[in-house]
Amino acid sequence: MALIDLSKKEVHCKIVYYGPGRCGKTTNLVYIYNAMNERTRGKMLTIETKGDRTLFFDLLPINLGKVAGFDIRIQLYTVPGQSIYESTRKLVLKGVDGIVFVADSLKIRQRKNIDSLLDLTQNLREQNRTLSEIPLVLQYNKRDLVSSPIPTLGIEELERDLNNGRHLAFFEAAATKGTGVFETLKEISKQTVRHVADKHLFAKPSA
Ligand SMILES: Nc1nc2c(ncn2[C@@H]2O[C@H](COP(=O)(O)OP(=O)(O)O)[C@@H](O)[C@H]2O)c(=O)[nH]1
Ligand SMILES: [Mg+2]
Repeated sequence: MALIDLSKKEVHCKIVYYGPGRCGKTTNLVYIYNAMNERTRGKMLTIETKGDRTLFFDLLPINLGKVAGFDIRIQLYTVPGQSIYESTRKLVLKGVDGIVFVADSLKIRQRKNIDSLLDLTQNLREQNRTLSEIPLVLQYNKRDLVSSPIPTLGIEELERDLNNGRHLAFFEAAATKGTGVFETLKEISKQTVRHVADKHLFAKPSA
């Protein structure tokens, strides 16, 4: 859950980039890290092994400035997608305030996208939480491959299988080039900060 430090007037929110292995979660964070100046970003922690696969998680703290007199600090996390890292995903999800679900546009990955969304739902349920109560945005990544010979999914297929009529905000992205990366981050940050503020800062005492 978001940590509110009243003495320092700071709010810390946790945003997790979730999705199947190799969909582009680490690429999002690396792009954000490289594009931000040193005053607004913290140290990026990333532990990678075996080429570019995330073994544990990536962590990138960023500072979003002030809202209602409070300094807004956001920690971006990724999860390892491979099925054997189930327990790490559960750990990273603890206390999450907002989620970006990154989907892979490659046709052969659609099953993995759907399974990962189910896995997210299940892992939250074990923490007595549901997706509908947490700010969530979708990112359809690797759209640059649509114009390549590799079979890719259309937006309507991704929408049908992942958004599923929920009308969640979605962004088309090509994270390697940075397309859609900040649009996604901006939307999830806005929704998360608003949600945390409504819940913790401006909450009316219950009668
Ligand atoms: N063509 C293309 N490749 C991408 C894109 N985003 C990520 N990749 C590549 O997909 C692979 C996996 O990316 P990574 O960020 O490590 O995935 P993660 O497992 O979700 O953290 C890497 O080789 C990336 O360069 C994209 O938008 N387009
Ligand atoms: Mg990764």
